[in-house]
Amino acid sequence: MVVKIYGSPIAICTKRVLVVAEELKVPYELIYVDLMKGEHKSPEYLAHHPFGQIPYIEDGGFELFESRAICRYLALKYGGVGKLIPAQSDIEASAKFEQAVNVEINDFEPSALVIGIESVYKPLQGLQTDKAAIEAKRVVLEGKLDGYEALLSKTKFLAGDEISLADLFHLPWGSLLKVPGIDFLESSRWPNVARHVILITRVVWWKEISTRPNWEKVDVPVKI
Ligand SMILES: N[C@@H](CCC(=O)N[C@@H](CS)C(=O)NCC(=O)O)C(=O)O
Repeated sequence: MVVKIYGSPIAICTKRVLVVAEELKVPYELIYVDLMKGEHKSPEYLAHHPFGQIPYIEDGGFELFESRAICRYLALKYGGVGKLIPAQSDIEASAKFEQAVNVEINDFEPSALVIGIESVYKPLQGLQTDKAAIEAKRVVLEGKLDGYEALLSKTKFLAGDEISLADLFHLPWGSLLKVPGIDFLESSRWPNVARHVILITRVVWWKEISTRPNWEKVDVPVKI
């Protein structure tokens, strides 16, 4: 039996689920939902996802939407204890994991999303890019990355020294930041975030997560 993932290979939230499914070696089938045709707003689709968005999954009759919730479900069901998500019995590790997940949702995504939509998705749809919005969010994001630097100077990954879902959640929007030139990989302002790190024995966060073969497999170029 395979997990059915309803989404699109170029959509951010679908990519979030796909990379986690790949990391966990979950057998899955991607069922394409064509946003351009409005398939996600059809009555049939809304019966599965009341907000008319992608992705959602179906696993042996069990249905779930919200990409991060789906990733947690996949990790708990298919990952084995402690794989990408700390064991619940480890209260402190779980708390640090929740902290890292909330950092991604609250401190990263709001800026990265606007930058990604303005610089990638709007031009693809023939819409005008709001350069002022990108610039404003770039300033916000740079401030946030100072916080990332502080976190990553203490632990190898955001929730500790093991990679977790919280790190992987950054990949879809983080990879789009290269387009407007906000490139974690080239920046020297955040040495522990960036590629050319001072500490040569340490695997650097962004390089570590963005060069994982499973992400390179999932990260198909965004085209409409
Ligand atoms: N918080 C949701 C967001 C889902 C979402 O925004 N999906 C987008 C594609 S990445 C979508 O379906 N957009 C079409 C729409 O909202 O009408 C998740 O993480 O799954």
